[in-house]
Amino acid sequence: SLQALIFDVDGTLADTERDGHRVAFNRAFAEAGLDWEWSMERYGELLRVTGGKERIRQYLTEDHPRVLEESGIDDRIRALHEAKTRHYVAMLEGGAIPLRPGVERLLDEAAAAGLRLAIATTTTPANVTALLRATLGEEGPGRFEVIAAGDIVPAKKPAPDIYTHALAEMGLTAADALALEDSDNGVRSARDAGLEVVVTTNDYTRDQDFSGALAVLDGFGEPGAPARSLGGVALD
Ligand code: XBP
Ligand code: MG
Repeated sequence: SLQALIFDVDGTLADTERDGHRVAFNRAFAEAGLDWEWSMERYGELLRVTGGKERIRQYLTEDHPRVLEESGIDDRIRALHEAKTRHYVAMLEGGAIPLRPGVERLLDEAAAAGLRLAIATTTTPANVTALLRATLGEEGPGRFEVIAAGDIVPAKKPAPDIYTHALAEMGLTAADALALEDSDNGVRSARDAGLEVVVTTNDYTRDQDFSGALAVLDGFGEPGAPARSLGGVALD
């Protein structure tokens, strides 16, 4: 029977991409004196590649291939990404990004039903704790038994590694847990780790292919509304 929920972060717990990560990347570029600027639309294309450092590299491959050949480019990408993380965490600490509607209630109800909670995300660990602290308070991160994030596994989503890692940390098998995701890359990652997945869509992912998912929802519901089951998956 179901013992745990494993949550994606970006796009699932909060709409972090368009007004969060994207803006932070652009601030890091401007700070470095670069004229690179990612529009909302361009960022939607770049989201095909998960991971911030990997996304910068993909952008250079497509738009500035000669820059990729410069010596020290790996260090430059790493430094740009560190600056991006600093800007992004500052935005979160300023309360710029709320949890999506229904998320906090879902966490409360799942915990009340005795489910164990975990996170499996591509994003940098500091981003996860900053988001959870800013939205749920100091105890926010502690509500998750395992926070599996970022470069802890070398192969990011859509590879299954981060989910496999989270399951191993919890001592669970895939049949014991359900993944919550917002993107096709996330669904592939979870499915290839053997997990069932419920999808909550957003503006960047609505038209993606979610075949393999147990259910596709447009959200986890409004606060105060009757609890919406996770596509027929009972929480108890
Ligand atoms: C999230 C991501 C991340 C963030 C940026 O994917 O792709 O790359 O956009 O985070 P998912 P970093 O929701 O599928 O885990 O810049 O910290 O890498
Ligand atoms: Mg996501």
